Amino acid sequence: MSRQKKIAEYLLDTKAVKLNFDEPFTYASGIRSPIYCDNRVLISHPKIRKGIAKAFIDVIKENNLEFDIIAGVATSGIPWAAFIAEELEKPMVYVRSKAKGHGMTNLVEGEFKEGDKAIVIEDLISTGGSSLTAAKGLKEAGIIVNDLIAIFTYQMKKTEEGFNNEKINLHTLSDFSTLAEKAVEKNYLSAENKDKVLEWNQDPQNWYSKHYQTEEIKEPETKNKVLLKLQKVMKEKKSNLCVAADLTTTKEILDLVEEIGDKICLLKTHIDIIEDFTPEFITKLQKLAKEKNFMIFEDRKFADIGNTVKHQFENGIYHIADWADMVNAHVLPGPGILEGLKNDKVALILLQEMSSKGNLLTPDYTKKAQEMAQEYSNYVIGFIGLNKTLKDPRFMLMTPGVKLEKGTDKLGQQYNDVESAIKKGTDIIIVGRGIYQAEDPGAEAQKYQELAWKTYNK
Ligand code: S5P
Repeated sequence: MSRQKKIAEYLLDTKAVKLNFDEPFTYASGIRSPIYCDNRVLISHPKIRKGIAKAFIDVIKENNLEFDIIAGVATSGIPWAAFIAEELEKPMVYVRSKAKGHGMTNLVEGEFKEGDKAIVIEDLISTGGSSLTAAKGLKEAGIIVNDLIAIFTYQMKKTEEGFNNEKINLHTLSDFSTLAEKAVEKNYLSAENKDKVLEWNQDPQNWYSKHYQTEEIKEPETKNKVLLKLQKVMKEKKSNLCVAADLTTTKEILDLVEEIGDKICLLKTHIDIIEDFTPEFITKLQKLAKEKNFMIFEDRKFADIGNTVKHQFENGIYHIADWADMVNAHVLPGPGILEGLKNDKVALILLQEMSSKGNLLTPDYTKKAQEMAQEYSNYVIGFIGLNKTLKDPRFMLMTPGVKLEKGTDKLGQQYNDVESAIKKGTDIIIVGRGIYQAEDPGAEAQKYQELAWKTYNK
C-alpha cells in the first residue's frame, strides 16, 4: 500500500478524520464541510504514532532534505516534531502560528543560530494560512525554511499558491483525494457521494448550498402582506440592513433609532431586555418607524407549546402581537407552536440555523424547519440562518452574526463579514454591536447599508 493510502487508513481508523456527506460538519467560520479533521487524537495511538513519525522521516530521507533543526508548529505540530527530532537526534524548536505573541513570549522557542535550516512540521494544512504564518515567523527569526511537511492537506486551491509565493516546498503524508478513495474502499463513504465530497475543496463557501438545495420554487401568485411591505421598504430605501437594537433603556434605543432609522429596512428588538419599558415606548417607536419607513421585528424566539406561546405573544406586559410586524420562533416544539402564533398581521420568521458556536441546529433540523415554513407559508415569511438552502420566493433569509470583519465574541457568537454573509445567499443582514457600539452609529449604519445593498445586487 502506498504511504499516502496507509496514512489515510490511520486517519480514518482512529477517526482523526471524519467524512459525512449526509450531515456535513460546521466549521467555526460557519462553512459547512463533508470533512472534519482533528489529528490531535493520533498521538494517543502508539503504533500509529510510530508509523506516522516514520513516514515523516521517510519523506525527509527520500527527498534528501537538508536541515539543522526540526521546527514544530504550535501546538499540534509539536509532538510530531519531537518524535522526529528524537529519532534523528537533531535539535528541535517550536514556533507559534499567531502573528502576534502575547507580551513576553517569543515566537520561536528553543535554541537556534541565524542561518540554521529548519524543516517545519505541521499536522494539518487547511488553507495553509497558519502554517505559512509560522514559517514566516521562523524566517523573521533568521532561520532558513525551504520545506514543510504535514500529515494531511485539504488540497485547497489557494494552498499551493501560498506555498509557491513563500518559496516553500510542501510535502504531505496524505491528502483529501487519497483519503476519499480509501474511505470508499473501507465503506466509510459511498462511491456515489465521493465525487460530491471531493468538490468541496474547490469551493468551500458554496459547496453546501450547491448540494443541499431543495427544488427552486416559482414566484407565487399571492404573498404575505408583511413580506410585500418589507420588500417594498427594502427597494425604496435601498437597504437590506436590519439593526439589532440590543440596548437596555428606552432612551438609548430611541436615540439609536433617530440616528440609524433612515438606513434600515428593519429594526430588531429584544423587548424583554429593556429595564424601563412602558407602552409609551411602543407608541414612540411606531411613530419613528412610520416617519423613517422601517418595520419592527421582535426577536422573541418563541420556543414553547402552542398554548403558552399564544399567551407570550398576545398577553403579558408586552402585548407583542399588537405592535410587532414580525416575530420569530424555534420549530423545536413541532407545528403546535406555529398554530399558536398564527396571526394575519404579524408575520413569522423561523430559525433554521444559528450563528452561535456549537449550536445544535443540524442540516436535518434546518430542512425540517423549511418544510414547516412551506406548510405554514401564509404566516411564515422567512428564516434566520446562514445559508440559502431553500430558494423559495415566499421566504427571505436573514443572517445575524455580521460585522465588517469576521470574528467571535466571548460568549460564542461567530461573525461573518458582510460580503461572505451575502454570498451565502442571505437577503437581510442583522447587525447589532457592529453598529450600536460604534462611535458614530449613523455613519457606521450607512457603511453597512451601502456595502450590503451593493453586494446583494451584484
Ligand atoms: O443565531 C442567531 C439568531 C439571532 S436572531 N444569532 C444571533 O446573534 N441572533 C441575534 O442577532 C441576537 O439575539 C442579537 O440580537 C443579534 C446579533 O447581535 P450582534 O451584537 O452579535 O451583532
